[in-house]
Amino acid sequence: MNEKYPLLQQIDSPADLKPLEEAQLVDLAQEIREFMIHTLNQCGGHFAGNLGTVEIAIALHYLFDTPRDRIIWDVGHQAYPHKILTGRRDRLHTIRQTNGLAPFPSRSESEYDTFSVGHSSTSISAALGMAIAAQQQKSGRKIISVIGDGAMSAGMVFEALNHAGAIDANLLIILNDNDMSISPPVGALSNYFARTLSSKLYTGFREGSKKVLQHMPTIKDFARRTEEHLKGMIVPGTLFEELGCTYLGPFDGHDIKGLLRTLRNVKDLPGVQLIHLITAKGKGYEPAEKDPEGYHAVSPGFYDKDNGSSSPVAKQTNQPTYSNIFGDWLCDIAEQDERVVGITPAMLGGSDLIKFSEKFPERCFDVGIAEQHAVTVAAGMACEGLKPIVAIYSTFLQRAYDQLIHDVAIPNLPVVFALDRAGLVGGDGTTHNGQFDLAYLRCIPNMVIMASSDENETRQMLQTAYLHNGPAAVRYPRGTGPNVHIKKDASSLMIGKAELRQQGKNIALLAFGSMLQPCLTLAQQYNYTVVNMRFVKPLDENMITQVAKTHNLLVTVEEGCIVGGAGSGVNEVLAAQQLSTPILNIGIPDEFIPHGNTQQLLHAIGLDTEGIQRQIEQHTTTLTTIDPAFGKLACYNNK
Ligand SMILES: Cc1ncc(C[n+]2csc(CCOP(=O)(O)OP(=O)(O)O)c2C)c(N)n1
Repeated sequence: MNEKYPLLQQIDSPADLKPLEEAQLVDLAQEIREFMIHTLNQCGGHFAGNLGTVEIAIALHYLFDTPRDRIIWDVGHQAYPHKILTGRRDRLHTIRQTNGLAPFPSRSESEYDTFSVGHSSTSISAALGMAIAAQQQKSGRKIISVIGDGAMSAGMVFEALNHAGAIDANLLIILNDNDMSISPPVGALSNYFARTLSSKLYTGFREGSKKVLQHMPTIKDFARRTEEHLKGMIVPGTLFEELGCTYLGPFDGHDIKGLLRTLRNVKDLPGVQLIHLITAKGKGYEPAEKDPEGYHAVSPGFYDKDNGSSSPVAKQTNQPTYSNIFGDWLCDIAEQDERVVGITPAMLGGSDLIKFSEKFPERCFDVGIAEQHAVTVAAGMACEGLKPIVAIYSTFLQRAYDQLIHDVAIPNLPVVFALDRAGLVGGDGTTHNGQFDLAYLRCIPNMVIMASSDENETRQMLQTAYLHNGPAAVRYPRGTGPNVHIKKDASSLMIGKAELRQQGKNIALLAFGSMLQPCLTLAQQYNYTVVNMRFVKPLDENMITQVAKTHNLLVTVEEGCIVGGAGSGVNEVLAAQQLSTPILNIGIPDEFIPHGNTQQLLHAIGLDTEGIQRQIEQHTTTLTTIDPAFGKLACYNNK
């Protein structure tokens, strides 16, 4: 902090905002923007959304009594200005890094983070819960949800509004409408929001006519009905009013003075107040205003001061990511089979459906942030003979669990799930880690589940899933793989067949997906047998039985939770076959893994070569210690 930020350097908590004049808040907003651009150029992170929420964060903390009053940021990728104003300014440069600030609001990080977030569209439900508590406890707290227009597309939002409108709750909802999700927003609701200009006319008309008509009951009644009609035609707020909210807006979300005026007016009103603010994603940084999708998040060094150039992502290698491999495969298969359709819940870029959407616009469905709908709409398509491919992150499929079981697996419909970001994801952290999919999928009958260990295998697995006449999931990690050659005409795999990669002795490593590479490295040094398991369901029982009978210890290794994971499946096979071969399950321990550098995190939880070997050594030592019978297996260390 230095003289570049004369106002911001004085703000260590929202209490420091209160003595400022309203006019100074405009300068403060400018300083916060400059500070974020400068800091994120060092450390990277979510960007454009945060430039759009500066005035909202200032106005809310200026006017409300936080943290006593509760602000809930939906998703939370746009809460950096809030973090800056609530005592975390000087640690912003650590955001998303190991031991640094969390990527999203987190209850364990600050008392100002009233709700832990990362997945979208939870804020109105959470706020309503808090509003009900405030009422029951007579605490008098104000509760405020800040939610984006993209997040508004999720069903949960409407479940919450439906509930809120039916009870006597006091709640303020700030709709931060920047006309963007990560990609341009989709759907009828976003078109609805777009009708903002006409509503200004309408609001003026309504306020004027109300005064004139209030003493003329018959005309008033007629006018009320006319108003309903007019509202239905031109006002974006009608939907919300029908749901029991008082709708106000649209207002300019960057006009601090206007914002404060509006907030003062509604602050103490009873019921559910929804203020519709129009903001610009990327506000104040021209390249981001022009390309808000590209600048949704930036890499360190995105702004090259020396030559004044700006590019949101770091220079990339030519190596394709797993998402790219999926995107290419989808285009190829769609070319061959016109029944193929691609579905994404608002992650068109992240899942790399861009090329597919350009080549086959009528067969590409971005359904908005609506994971449950994405799965069931795929089920409906499959019922009618289409071949739906649902591109979804491991962490977001959690949202659609019942749809997966009830709508896809029970009727055994051929829906392919391309599960991106499986395993640890790095900076996005706890809420986004794909650590549960193997466990939550494995227990569902009819599912075929594959874990990919390299680029070419990803293609083969997608092909296998596509050819399978039932639900099938292919999981692959974030980023790039070991860079193996990709055969364009990849053959499919035999379902349930593992691959013996290396014959060693005494100890067999049964590797799932991304863990194959470290296992192969270890095998060279310690002469382990290595099996590339490929299928988590069905497991290759013959292979498991065979290695169990010929080795002294089986070690399962997966980048997924140990509890209920793929290794548990191997345990079940051994138990069912009454085989007593000792087994060690290595994977993600039974805890939530924080944000940080992926390699450092994998190291910390023992999922790199060093950690896997350490766990094997610890385990074999334990075995020899607790049961002298294992003494005869002292050759464990293979030396
Ligand atoms: C359940 C869920 N699905 C998808 C995402 C990924 N995601 C993060 S931010 C975002 C866009 C949100 O748009 P909006 O609420 O309008 O916020 P903006 O980025 O425009 O400020 C998406 C799709 C998520 N966080 N949670």
